[in-house]
Amino acid sequence: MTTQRVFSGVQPTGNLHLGNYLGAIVNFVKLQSSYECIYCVVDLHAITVPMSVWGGPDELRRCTREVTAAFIASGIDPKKNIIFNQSQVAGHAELTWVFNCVARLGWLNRMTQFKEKAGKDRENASVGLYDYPVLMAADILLYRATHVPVGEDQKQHLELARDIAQKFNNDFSESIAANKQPATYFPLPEPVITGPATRVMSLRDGAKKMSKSDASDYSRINLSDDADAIAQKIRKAKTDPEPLPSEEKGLEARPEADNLVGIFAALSGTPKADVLREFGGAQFSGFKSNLVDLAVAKLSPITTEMKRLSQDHAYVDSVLIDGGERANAIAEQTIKDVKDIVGFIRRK
Ligand code: AQP
Repeated sequence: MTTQRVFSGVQPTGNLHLGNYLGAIVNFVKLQSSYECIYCVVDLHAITVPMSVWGGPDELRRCTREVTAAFIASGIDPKKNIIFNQSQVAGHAELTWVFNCVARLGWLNRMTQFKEKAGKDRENASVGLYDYPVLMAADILLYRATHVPVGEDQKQHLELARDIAQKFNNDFSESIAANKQPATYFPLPEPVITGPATRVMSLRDGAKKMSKSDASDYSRINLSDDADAIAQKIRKAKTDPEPLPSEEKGLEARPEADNLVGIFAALSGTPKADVLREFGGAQFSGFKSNLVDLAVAKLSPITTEMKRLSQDHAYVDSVLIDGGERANAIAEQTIKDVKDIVGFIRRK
């Protein structure tokens, strides 16, 4: 039987925001009680965009520590789980190469995130950005992970990871059997996309995802924001002139209202229907005051601890190095198996 294992990652590209927290990190925390969990700061992914975007070496180190601090401050136990930065484990890059030769160009050409991120200047995008989903498949499958908690935006990449696992298992089925490995050597990883905030939208535009790279800082609540900044951003958040509905179907075609209700529900741990039962008929001004109080109460202890830990380089680096060693022990076994399955001669 395959071990039930969770893997997920967050890019160290600055401005860690409420979408990353509610869409991913909250679920990372929940899953640690039932699974063996590996949480990765995916620094190899971070450098797929131009250096002007990821900020250069000092900024990469700062953000890597900040994301690690955010994991720990949010409640992920670094002793029970593995927390590490991706570049420490060579297997990510090695397995990516093998998967590059399994994945098909047609599959990658369908990836919407590449199209969005490359924009009109496609010819000038890095090869790494194009290959990003293959690296992501390698991240997950290097640990033969079975469950991957992510936000809604990563669903297509997860499907690609499943396609790559399936094709590898099929292409090498005879060699997998000859090596006495299970026919599904790579499990088909399940996306875990749960909760009322799997896609948190921009506070300025309910049609756009809350995102690190949005030019407007008012579009997102950063995990580094203090109480005043959180309050200001929520008060300025775009809404419509109608009062809140009392049922979920009343949120249809009201994306900004839907988003704020979803954020309230996720932060309070209650379903959207309950939030609307309480606030149905209320004006946004009153609802927003309650949302400010809730967001500050929930996020302030995390941001304070995240800032404190981010400064403690010795501690954060020791977590990453310890996690890297433990991750590498699992990864090395997969790389040995894959080399035998593919037919690469290796030192025994
Ligand atoms: N708006 C969001 N709502 C819910 N989940 C989200 N995630 C990201 N944005 C939202 C989830 O957060 C995890 C880590 O994301 P990431 O740092 O790896 O990269 P990203 O998705 O590229 O983040 P951004 O903010 O959207 O960055 P840019 O602006 O560069 O595109 C993932 O599980 C993701 O689903």
